[in-house]
Amino acid sequence: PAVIRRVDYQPFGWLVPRLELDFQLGLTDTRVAATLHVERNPAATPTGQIRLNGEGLAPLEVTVDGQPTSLWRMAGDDLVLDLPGTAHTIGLVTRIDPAANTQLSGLYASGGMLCTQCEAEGFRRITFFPDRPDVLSIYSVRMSGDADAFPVLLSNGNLTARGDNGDGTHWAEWHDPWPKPSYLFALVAGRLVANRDTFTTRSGRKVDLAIYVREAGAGEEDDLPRTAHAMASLKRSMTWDEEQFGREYDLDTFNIVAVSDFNAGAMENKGLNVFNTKYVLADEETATDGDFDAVEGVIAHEYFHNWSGNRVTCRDWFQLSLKEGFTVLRDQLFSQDMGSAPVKRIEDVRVLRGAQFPEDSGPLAHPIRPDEYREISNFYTATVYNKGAEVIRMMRVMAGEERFRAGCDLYFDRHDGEAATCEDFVKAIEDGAGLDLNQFRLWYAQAGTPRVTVRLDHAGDVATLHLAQVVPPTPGQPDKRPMPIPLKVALFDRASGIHAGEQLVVLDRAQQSFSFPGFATRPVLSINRGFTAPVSIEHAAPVEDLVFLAARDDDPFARYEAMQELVVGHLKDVVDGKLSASERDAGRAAIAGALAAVIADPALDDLMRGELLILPSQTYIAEQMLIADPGTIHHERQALRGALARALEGEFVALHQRASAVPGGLNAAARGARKVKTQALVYLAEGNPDLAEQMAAAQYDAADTMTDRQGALMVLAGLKGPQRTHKLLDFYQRYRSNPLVVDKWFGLQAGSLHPHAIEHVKALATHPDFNLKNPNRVRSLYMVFAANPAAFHAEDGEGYRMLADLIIALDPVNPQTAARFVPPLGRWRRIEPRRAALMRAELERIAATPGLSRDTAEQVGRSLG
Ligand code: B3K
Ligand code: ZN
Repeated sequence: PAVIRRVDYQPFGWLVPRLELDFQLGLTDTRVAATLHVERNPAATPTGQIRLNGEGLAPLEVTVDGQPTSLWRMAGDDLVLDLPGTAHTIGLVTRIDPAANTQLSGLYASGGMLCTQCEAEGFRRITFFPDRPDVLSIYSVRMSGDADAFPVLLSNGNLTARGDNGDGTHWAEWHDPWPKPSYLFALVAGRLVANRDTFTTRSGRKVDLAIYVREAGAGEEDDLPRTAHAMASLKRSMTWDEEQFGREYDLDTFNIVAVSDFNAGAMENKGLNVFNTKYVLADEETATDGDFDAVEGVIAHEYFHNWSGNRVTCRDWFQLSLKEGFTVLRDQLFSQDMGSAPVKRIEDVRVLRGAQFPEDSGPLAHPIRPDEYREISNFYTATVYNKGAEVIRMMRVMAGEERFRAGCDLYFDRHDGEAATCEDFVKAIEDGAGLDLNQFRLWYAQAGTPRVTVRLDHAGDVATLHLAQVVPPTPGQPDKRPMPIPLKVALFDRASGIHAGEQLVVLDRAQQSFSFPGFATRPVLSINRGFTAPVSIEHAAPVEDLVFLAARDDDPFARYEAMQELVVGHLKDVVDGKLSASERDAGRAAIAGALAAVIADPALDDLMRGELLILPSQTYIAEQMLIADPGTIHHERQALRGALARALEGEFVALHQRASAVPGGLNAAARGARKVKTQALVYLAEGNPDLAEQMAAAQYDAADTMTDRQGALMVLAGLKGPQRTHKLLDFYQRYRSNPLVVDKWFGLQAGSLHPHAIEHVKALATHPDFNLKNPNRVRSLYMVFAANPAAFHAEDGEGYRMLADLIIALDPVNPQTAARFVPPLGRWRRIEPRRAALMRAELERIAATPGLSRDTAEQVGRSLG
């Protein structure tokens, strides 16, 4: 399969200013008539042909200017048509079978309804079209279908007409006045019910809002009441974007539809967002506090795309981070404003380190603006999304909030209605914010997480900060240039415990030193405060400095960071066999002391306390080592947890009791209490399993929220006592008719610390509720399993075999989702040699499977490469 390269970009030869679509809907047979109004693109080389992309389509009728024509041919999946003049009307008819579409790309059926997913290249599975984001058209859509099966008929824009055909079928017409690329097209038809509301924009436009869910069938739950949080989140997003970015909504209607079979989280189709039910439905009985936050964040993200993505879209898919990185930053800033800003920042950094850093240091590393791909679906990555957001966040740090805003305003003004590039964005920030980003552009081009080595010298009354950066080699990029790295730093006076103000230093050379006078004694360094740069800091800070910062840094992120460093440094030494038994015990005692201070600190709210209690993840610890032994890391991490729990048993029990007495609700205090409650159980489970079992069972029984119930069950799932079986059974029976909660039930077992977790996963794969065709269900079992170190990295390679078997079985059904399971196996080069060989062998077995999809073949090829 062909490699697509960024440098090969050419404007398309034709413009398609208008497109009319006519759908005759049926679950197994939908007829699509498309009318393309095309004219020569003055910006492109003149051509007498047009190439229309298709995938798995056969043209049933082809006309030009109303006349049947034979001047067309198939070129692979594409249709190539001769066009002699400068402007024509092309008519095309295709037929598709939505029920047979298990890839969930294009038009497909889900639970009796019809819906679409076109990004990135699904539109070509519906009709022949120049399926690329720089071809923008005004869409008019007509659809007709059975009035009983499809009482609700939706598409982008505004409803312009509807009627009854008198034969049991009916029709609707939708018109979207805003030109858009084909990837933003959407159609939904089905038996849906809506939660309706309105929003008035600041210029006075009244917008009708609706969140649609499938009407409940017999034995199904009514999801409508579970959309209230999503609706409230949507209205908050609309207000926030007006206030913080000056962006107003631009249609009279905004519709959201929740679908349970969905490859991604959600999709920002113009005026008709389609969502995975997971990111719409939430109530306290069935969704955790984390789920509530995820719904709010994803609702905001898709809504914000209306400007960053839809009004200004991408010229080509190499520019994906233009809309995704920017929109992730926007949703992160929104969530920071809606809840606890420091806690949100910590969560976002945890995601970056857990998902993006490993990507950047592995075989799939790519710049946030990639240079080449075979299958674009493989580039919806943590790098493009999360590192992309960090790169724009750095510009914001360097410019300051106001000037950054001026740059964003200029970007939206300058490129409204256009398909833009990452370069356009950087230039607008440069011009609007008055910032020189010449060297900064390297962040778009170079992959790999920079390593910044830090040394603090002290002589006389001057402290000198010596910084050095290395951007590691990545596939296809052996040599790197130094990049500008903005680091917020503070130097604490040891005695008074305060600092004289935070400063921003920008490291833009391979090595650089910065002097800070006025320190009679050696200060304590706090660096990369707020995580201003997505880099890894290598600083051999003395343990007493980390303890100092963990207890009193006024930057909450830095405080969290010191706590993590304390633990990571210790575990690294333990795993490397560097510590004697007494040194190890001294290390544990230092950590226990810091934890005790965190538990007792009255100045901390519980949400933040909960963050400070979280041990660094297995992935993050493994990332710090060139070659990791997952078994040893897991063992030592658990052993440390057990030692801490034994040292602080009284504290954890008291914390649990104190938090259990906090009244419920969705406020920060109640949420914080729930967070530390389960944290306490997680520790106790390792130190005193019998006590933890009893406390977790009691928390489960007393739970009036899913947060408490799931937290308790998570702990029980890892224990061997009888309560495990009782509560897992109870949970299933209680929630078996709620698919999203059944997903949790699968996930809790797949991710558990139980020594037989691998057997449990095997058994669950044959459970009647397991379903290869539903991506949420597949992920709830196998993605969680692949992230469960003890189970997935079983010494005999059984975990690797199971994941490879899944990929091979899933690939013909849903290649996009199948390819997402490759990266965990692709980490083999960073794993100790015995396991590495087993992982590699599984990748080779997948590679040798006949008929592998482009999606999976690309990921496996790069992983072996
Ligand atoms: N833009 C969509 C991504 C769709 C992915 C398709 N493979 C969701 C989002 O980022 O908002
Ligand atoms: Zn997005």
